[in-house]
Amino acid sequence: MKKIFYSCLLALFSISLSAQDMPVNPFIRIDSTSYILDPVKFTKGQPLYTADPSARVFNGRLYVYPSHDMEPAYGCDMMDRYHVFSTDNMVDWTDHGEIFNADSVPWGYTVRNGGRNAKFMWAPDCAEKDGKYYYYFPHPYGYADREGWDNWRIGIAISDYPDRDFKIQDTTLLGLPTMGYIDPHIFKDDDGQYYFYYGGSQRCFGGKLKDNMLEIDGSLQEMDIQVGGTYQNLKYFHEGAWVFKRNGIYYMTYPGNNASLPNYINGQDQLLYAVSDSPLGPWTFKGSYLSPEGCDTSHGSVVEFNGQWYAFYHNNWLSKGQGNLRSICVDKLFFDGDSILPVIQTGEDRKIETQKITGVIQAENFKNGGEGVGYHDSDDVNTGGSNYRLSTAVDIANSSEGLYVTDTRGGEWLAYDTEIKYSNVYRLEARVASNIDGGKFRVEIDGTTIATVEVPNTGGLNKWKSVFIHGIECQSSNNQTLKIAIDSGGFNLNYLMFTLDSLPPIGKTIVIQQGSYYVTLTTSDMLRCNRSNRTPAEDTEKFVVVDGGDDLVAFKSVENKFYIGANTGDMSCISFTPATNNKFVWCFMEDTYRTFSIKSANTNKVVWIDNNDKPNRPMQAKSDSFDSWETFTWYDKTTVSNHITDINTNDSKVSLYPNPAENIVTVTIENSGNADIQISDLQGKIVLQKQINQTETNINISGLSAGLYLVNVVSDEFNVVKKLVIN
Ligand code: FUB
Repeated sequence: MKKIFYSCLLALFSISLSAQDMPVNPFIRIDSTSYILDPVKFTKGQPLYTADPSARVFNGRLYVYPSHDMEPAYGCDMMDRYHVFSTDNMVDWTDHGEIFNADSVPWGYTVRNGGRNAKFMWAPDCAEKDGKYYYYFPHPYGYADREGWDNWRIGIAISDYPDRDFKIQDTTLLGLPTMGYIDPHIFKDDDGQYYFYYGGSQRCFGGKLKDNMLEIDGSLQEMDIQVGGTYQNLKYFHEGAWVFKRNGIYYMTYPGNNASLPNYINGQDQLLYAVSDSPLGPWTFKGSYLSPEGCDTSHGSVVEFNGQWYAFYHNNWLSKGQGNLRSICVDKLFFDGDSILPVIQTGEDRKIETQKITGVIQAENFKNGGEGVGYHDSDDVNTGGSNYRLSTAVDIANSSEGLYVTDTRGGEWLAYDTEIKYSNVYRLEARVASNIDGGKFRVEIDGTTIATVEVPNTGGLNKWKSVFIHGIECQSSNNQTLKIAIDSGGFNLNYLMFTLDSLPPIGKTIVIQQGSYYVTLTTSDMLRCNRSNRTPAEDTEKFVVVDGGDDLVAFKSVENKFYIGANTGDMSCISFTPATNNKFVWCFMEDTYRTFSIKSANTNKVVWIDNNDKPNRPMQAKSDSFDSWETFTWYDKTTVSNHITDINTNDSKVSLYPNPAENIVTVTIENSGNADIQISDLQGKIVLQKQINQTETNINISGLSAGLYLVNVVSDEFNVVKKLVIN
């Protein structure tokens, strides 16, 4: 058990922890009694909640520049001051106090919001140049021209010290548009050039800073190309860009959210990243490195300090779940090549609960209770190297597939509380990696062995493979103990997964449908798996299910002879000529054997169809737990004559005129608020899209060649497809 001592000296006090190399998260825990020390700066009973940590190393010391959530929580508008914290050992943190607050911004504007004076001291950053410290902060601008939400500037405060005496400049950063872009960030490249980044509302800009650090050199450029309102490479970008360089590779981290991301939670950002060989891109999306932390916002920074990389972020733990009373945290960050391994947030094991069958049982989520209850391990340390569940002796490591149990030895065991929803026959998938033959473990339920898994040599301890066992009978129960009992060790175990045991329709020609939508191939040479609502379904929407070996299947287009494959990283479906990476694990769901999910055998991620993060759109699959995967239904082609169902039940809500049209088509939508309009050609390729927030809109179609098109209008309430003829 780690201890926290508070010591203090006038307005400056430090937080010390017992000897270890990491703090207890959140690492700033100033309680109300501490505020008695400085009644001018603090109000008794008002905890200091911190958010948006920008971590910097100056002169061998690590400084963190966060923002501050005021209590009582209202929203992100109630943020009024900046503090600076520092450490030289990641354990003892010094609060250097408030460096300035909203009332001291000479050009600042206090927005009246919801009856309150909203202060908007949002995420800052600090950079050093030639012995001076430049502190950048976003804030509404309120004199001279106009006032308001959309009139933000990036303020600059300068000091000779990293922790005090910052003087706010009268002039804000020059060379920026007067828009509501936020979250300034500075990156210094090895050649001494400083770069500035900021953004917000799904847009990100970057550019060079002049030597004076007060002005943009030239013009800013947008960091990616938007198509239909979303970035192509900085996928799901929201705000909070942070750039760093490692081994010659530039990384951009940023908060974002999309249902396709692992551990997706609706309404909560996670931290994502992209890489480039240049500080201003183009960027290549890599994925997520930090799961949601309970707040709607996420915001982080990455820094190397004394040879160790760290991820800073915020969570809602100190405020007991209030996402707008945030607190800053730090955990170690590790890399695998140019990939960032998922960060293990301290305290993640608080989430351990009863495991569901059907479902995924993550090996590292054995039940609490310690040695002899949740597990038996041969030694008393975690030899796996991860910092997950360090209070246990189970050997847990981290990989791009996530956490797993390693250094397994005969006689060791792991136990899980389980709930078996249905009495049924199940198939077990065990995700394993090994560099030797002969690994073996048994799966027991309440002491009875239900499966024995022989672990093959998969070609390496990081070469993951699924081993399948069929025909496992289980009786329903809401409280059974599942035990993994290791007979011969030496292998790594990622998870067990139970699904209903039925065979995929090998050799059948099928159509795959979810709701009114089909998996379809959109073009002949770059076959992307996408939702489609063609009327009627065409040959390209039918697939032959091919035996992929090892319990895997592949889908082959009847017409084009292409296979659907899972692209690494972004999980979209594209085509491959037959290859090893075009196979899928076929998981049967609970209701009928025709309802299934698929995940890539290559990336081990559930295949999803990009639905642009709109919750009511079909064909979305996600991978955070088996129960919440989106499911698809397959139909035998020969038994389904009309593949389109329900498609036009809301037909009257949308009208197009004229139709046939030339140059302009007017789309009218009944009672509409917001809707997306997509026009696709008959190959399914989206040729035009527009987001609207009015009942009637004109769309310029003069760039489209004559022919038949489909107009798909999607709002939260309906989804309508209409044919459009362009002359
Ligand atoms: O904390 C206020 C704002 O919320 C930040 O500027 C954003 O990054 C988000 O965390």
